[in-house]
Amino acid sequence: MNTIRLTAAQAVVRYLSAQRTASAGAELPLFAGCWAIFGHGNVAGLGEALWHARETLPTFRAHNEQAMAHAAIAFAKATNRRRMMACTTSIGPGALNMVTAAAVAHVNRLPVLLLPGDTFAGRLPDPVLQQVEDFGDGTVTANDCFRPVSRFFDRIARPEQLLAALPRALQVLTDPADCGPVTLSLSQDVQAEAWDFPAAFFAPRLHAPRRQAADPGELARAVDRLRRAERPLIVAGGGVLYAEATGTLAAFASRHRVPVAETQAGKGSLPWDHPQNVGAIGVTGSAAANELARDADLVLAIGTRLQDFTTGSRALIAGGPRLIQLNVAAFDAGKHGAEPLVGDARRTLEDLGAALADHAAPAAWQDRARSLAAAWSATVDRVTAAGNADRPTDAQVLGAVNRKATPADVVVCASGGLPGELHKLWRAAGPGAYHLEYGFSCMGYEIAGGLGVRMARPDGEVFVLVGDGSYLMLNSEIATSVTLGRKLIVVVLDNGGFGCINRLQQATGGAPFNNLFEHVDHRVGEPGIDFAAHARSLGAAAETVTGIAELEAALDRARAADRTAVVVLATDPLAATAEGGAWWDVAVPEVSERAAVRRARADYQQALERRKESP
Ligand SMILES: Cc1ncc(C[n+]2csc(CCOP(=O)(O)OP(=O)(O)O)c2C)c(N)n1
Ligand SMILES: [Mg+2]
Repeated sequence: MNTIRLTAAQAVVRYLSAQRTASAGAELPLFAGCWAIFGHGNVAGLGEALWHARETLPTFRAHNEQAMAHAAIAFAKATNRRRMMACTTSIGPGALNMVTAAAVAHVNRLPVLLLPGDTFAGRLPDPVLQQVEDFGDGTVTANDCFRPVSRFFDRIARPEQLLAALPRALQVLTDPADCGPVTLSLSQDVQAEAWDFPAAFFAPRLHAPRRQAADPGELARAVDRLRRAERPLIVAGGGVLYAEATGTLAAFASRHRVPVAETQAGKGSLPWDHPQNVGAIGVTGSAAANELARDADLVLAIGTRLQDFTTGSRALIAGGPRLIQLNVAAFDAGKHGAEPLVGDARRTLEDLGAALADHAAPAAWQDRARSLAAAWSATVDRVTAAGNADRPTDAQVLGAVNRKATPADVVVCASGGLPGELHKLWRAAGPGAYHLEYGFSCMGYEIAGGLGVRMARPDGEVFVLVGDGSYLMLNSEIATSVTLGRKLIVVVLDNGGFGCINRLQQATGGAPFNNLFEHVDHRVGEPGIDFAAHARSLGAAAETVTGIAELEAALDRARAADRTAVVVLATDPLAATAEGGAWWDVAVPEVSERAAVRRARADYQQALERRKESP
């Protein structure tokens, strides 16, 4: 057999370099690169291997392991999971910094290959620096923390294990249903150990998306239900984008006269002004979509996990016989007692369409959807209009950014009050223009995620909208964006702290406490943070502005800037768009000495009762 002698680390790198993907007609490397922060446990092994592979698998240096994995995850999302990145860390703290990001990828069903360094498989020098030492189990290391947040986890304790582990990793990373983070925990001595690998193991391999057709019985039942439905509604989730089914969805919805509502991950499936688009659904939904959801006699949910923000905690979309779930993952398709329809979104929509032929839902239902959508559009115009307040609302800020955005631009966000406002109000030009991480809603995703989006989409601007709280939690990749010449436009909405949690606290009867700076006990003074000076210190162009008119002018300067530009403005911490929306289940204390909590509890109990009667 033709073999090649490589260390385990060299074999990993060579194997990853050989994986290919077809994207937009071109064949490209499946792995666009490897993010790395070196330390002991990866610098000598994987670090050496990556250095040799700089041309085929570029290495990017970041400042924080969680952030670099966020960038990798965002990159995969922005390519509709057709391309991905790897991330390597040292052992111990470096590795564990990446666990939260693993969960982000796990929840959002996004591929990322995590390669944390691990302690010595041979254990001769134990305990090594940064080894946690389990008292009762010699096989446990810090990296076991990745198990519950990995779709596939393996610890590489002998080089030849890679012959099984790497193909399995690729199967998971490229499988539309299983897709998620893969962790290969690389014992540091093994990274440096050589073995005679079969040369054929490293042959180039092209990964094409699998388009699974639905089971004929499930398809026939769905067709029958759709034919009988008088008030059908489609809920488009992220799976529509990942399956590249947006064009098919547009044609299907128009031909069969089905209105389309969008989840956070599915927003942009149809352009905002497509005649069938009724906007966002759920807790942060448009009044149009939510009214239609309440009245629909059939909901066809496509490529969505149907989390509580989408179902209105099951009070808006309760499930049961009214619900068909088209999903490539059986795990999702059977949720909420739905009629499952397991299959690729594009292929199955095509098959549904062929079977439905000229069938269309009653015109009156479509007319109603269109007039509700038009009314909602007028609401959006009103709440996002400029205004001249010194502390504008989030809605006014996003309105200004939206008006300045071209169809080639992307908006990126994840946490705080902004995702709800964006979901309700942002007018997405089409697929890919709206990038929200709202599966884990992880503070600290925005800037690093924006960088990943930028690496996937070299054209157009990437607008990162971020709250002051999330900015302070994880901003270090501003410096990376400058170093790599990957420009972002970051808008920091400084409302003096954790605005949305402060509002939630009071909505559940709580006293304003420990969220906004003004409500923090034991503080000596206001923090007086100069975000623009901070961003400048990281290499960005930055300025602070007051109000929407100044913001608009600053956005023009930011677009003209040749590097990452940060615009900071003070915003109103109390205002949130009241229009639209639906109830969200947040448990309120059953007993309390506070009258406001007791009142909130009474309201909560009524809402729980109403949920029992929901359709
Ligand atoms: C890592 C992480 N920690 C905590 C939370 C809970 N959380 C959600 S939003 C939020 C406050 C965010 O503050 P900011 O970014 O300023 O946005 P604002 O709420 O003011 O709009 C917190 C603490 C979270 N989503 N992620
Ligand atoms: Mg804030």
